[in-house]
Amino acid sequence: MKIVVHNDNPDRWCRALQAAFPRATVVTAEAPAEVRRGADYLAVWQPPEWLLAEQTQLKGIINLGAGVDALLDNPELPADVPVIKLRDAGMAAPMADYVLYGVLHFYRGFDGYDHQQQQARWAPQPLPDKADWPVGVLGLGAIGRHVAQALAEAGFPVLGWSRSAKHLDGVDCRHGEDGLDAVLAQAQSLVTLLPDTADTRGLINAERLAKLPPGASLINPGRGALIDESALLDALGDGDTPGHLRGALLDVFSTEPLPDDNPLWQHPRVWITPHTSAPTPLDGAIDQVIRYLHSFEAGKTPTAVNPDAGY
Ligand code: OXD
Repeated sequence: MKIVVHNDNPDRWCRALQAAFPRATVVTAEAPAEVRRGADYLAVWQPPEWLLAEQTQLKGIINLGAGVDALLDNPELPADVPVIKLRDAGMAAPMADYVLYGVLHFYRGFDGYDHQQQQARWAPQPLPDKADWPVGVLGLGAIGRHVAQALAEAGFPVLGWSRSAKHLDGVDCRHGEDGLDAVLAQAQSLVTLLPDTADTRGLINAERLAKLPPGASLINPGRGALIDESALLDALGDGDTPGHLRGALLDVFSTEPLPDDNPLWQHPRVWITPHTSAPTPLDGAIDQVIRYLHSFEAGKTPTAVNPDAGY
């Protein structure tokens, strides 16, 4: 068995996979072409086109992250090789912390207190009832489900939305266009955790932002392409004049790193983190990939990504 690894920490991955499969050839994409070629498996994050193009006998491609958008967009991705992705290899818990922080930021009024502090203004604001703070979670995959349930456990009414109907204890699950409208109409905080696919790109546009209650907040740790950034800026209003939306906590952007001159950086009601909401935990990810490779070698293809759906 030959495995080629490409990501930003390939040596650590090669050591772990070599220890799990001592008889395998495990190399990084830096190995000479004659060593890399003829791989059975690629374990990769955002691989270069040549790495996919040069392979002739792949049994599987393992995406070393949860989002497969970059891999599916790679023009050299072979159509007949199953793509397997990481499915909550320990990312769901940090993601739930990130989202809970974001929801509490707006629910507890830290955005307003930030502003008051700059003016040395002491003005306690009333604390809303959690029951009056429905949170919408768009995307109920392995990570979205965990986040929705963590928010419900924290006491918020949670409305979840997914492409197809789902049932989740403690979460009011909706689907379809009507379901999306119902979630948008109620969400005081909207959390976007959908994958980047042809159906979801630009989903949160001006029209849908306008369907949120006035003063709603947006938390996007999913994918930048879900949000029309210029519609978001319009909805946030400029400088001192708030718009329809109260604020946004953003972790992902249509271009990353976020360019220096992007107006989101300077906006007083936007909080930015650099795509760090739920870093993939190395040990959990390695264990999951080892399990995938064992399944492949036992003749059982692990659950593959559906390239048409995009996840
Ligand atoms: C992922 C990510 O998809 O880190 O895993 O964005």
